[in-house]
Amino acid sequence: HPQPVDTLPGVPVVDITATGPGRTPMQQIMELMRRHGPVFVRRLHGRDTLFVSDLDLVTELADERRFAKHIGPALENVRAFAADGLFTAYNDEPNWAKAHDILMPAFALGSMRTYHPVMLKVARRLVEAWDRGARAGQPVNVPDDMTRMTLDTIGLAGFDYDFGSFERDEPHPFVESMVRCLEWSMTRLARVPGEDHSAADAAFHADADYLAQVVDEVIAARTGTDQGDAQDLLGLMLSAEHPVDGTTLDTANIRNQVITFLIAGHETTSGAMSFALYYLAKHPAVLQLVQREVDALWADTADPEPTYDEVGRLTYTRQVLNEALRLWPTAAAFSRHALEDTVLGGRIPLGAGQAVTVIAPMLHRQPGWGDNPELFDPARFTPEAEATRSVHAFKPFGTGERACIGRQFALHEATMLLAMLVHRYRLHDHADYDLTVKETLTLKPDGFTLTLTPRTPAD
Ligand code: MNH
Repeated sequence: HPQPVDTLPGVPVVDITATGPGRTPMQQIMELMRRHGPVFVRRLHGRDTLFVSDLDLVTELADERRFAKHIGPALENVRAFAADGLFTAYNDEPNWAKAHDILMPAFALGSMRTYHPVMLKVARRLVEAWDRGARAGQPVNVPDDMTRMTLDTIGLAGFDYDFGSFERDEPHPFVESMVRCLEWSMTRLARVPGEDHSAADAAFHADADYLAQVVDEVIAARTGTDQGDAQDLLGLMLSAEHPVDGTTLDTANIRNQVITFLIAGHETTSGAMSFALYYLAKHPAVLQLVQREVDALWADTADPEPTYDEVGRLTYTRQVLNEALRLWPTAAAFSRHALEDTVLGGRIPLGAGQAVTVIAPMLHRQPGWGDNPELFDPARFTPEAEATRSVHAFKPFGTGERACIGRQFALHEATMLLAMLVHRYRLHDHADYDLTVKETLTLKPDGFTLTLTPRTPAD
């Protein structure tokens, strides 16, 4: 339930009812923060939301003794199709802790070794597609292909299910339905009270039903085979017993988890790789440093076979990804609520349950990041630079026990793919692309294309 925020001392209230949040609500919030400062209340049709990006306040909000994850209106809408899946479960919903405990081992750093061969197999599908584009002199659509790659990866690594996205000209229908569900979740926030949205809602329910149907197929493909206890995500969900109470996840919850992982496991990672490639195409000096790093590993071959350990050594490539996630954290906001009545920053009184939304892209542009926070500079993520900075200054994966469970998965997948691409191709910004960020709850560079030519040893 949205709670009115009493007018807070020193906190500006900005009423956007006249214009609404538009198609790019996150970029509107960023603009308002640039104008009004790192703490403000946005009022829409009388509903107030408190947004913050100030480091000291975010540091307090990360204190798990005082605050916890909040399922705000956006995630309430996502609950209409992901229900009590990990991402949208309430903190005290028993299935959250149960699924978290069962699935955590599958996301520990060491488990990435298990997923590595599948990630490599799908990365090669993308390379084959890009080789065809390069030979034909045709531009490749970067975010579309990154989405093909991440969907196939989470499908195969998580559930041994092949979406075959590179054999399709259009995105897999699952992706199209999912994107429409996310868009519905976002645009529903902008509704003017009293308007009729029954057509949009009916279309949403059709899409949500389709997602559930695909997921039931994914599950059916597994149950009744001797693969039921395979140690991928679905295998764990079907068979693993909770370490304490010995029960397994129920069928409805497994469906919600599979939907959750298919969505959370690919949208954000594909955006992150797309932004990283965008910055590499625009920053030749940085690109050269990444090339130097990958060439040092794979100098003697055009077709490297990246190993799990090699991906761990791609530290500069990883810095590039972090810097892309700093400027455009692809899941840009997360919300916290007060566990008890409290005062935030010594000046903002919050009642128990009252919510605050952290705007990561603006947290990532606060003064602590130096004089030119808009500048793309991976040197911000050297170990030395990181040691001098608060851990709360960079939060692309959220915070606390509800932080992203898939972080290592995403970073391993993305680092390996970026390294392979930079090793193999010259990237041509043939369209002199101007960054336009598309919002579907997550962020992506819209319509970003590159042309490619193979690198020769001299490059
Ligand atoms: Mn992910 C939670 C960002 C990749 C699965 N993820 C979160 C949160 C952020 C986030 C932020 C916390 C949201 C909140 O507090 O409300 N996630 C990302 C980003 C990437 C990403 C920026 C890629 C880059 N996430 C992945 C991948 C997977 C995944 C890959 C799965 C394979 N994420 C999750 C799940 C949660 C989550 C599941 C919810 C965890 C929980 O609450 O227990």
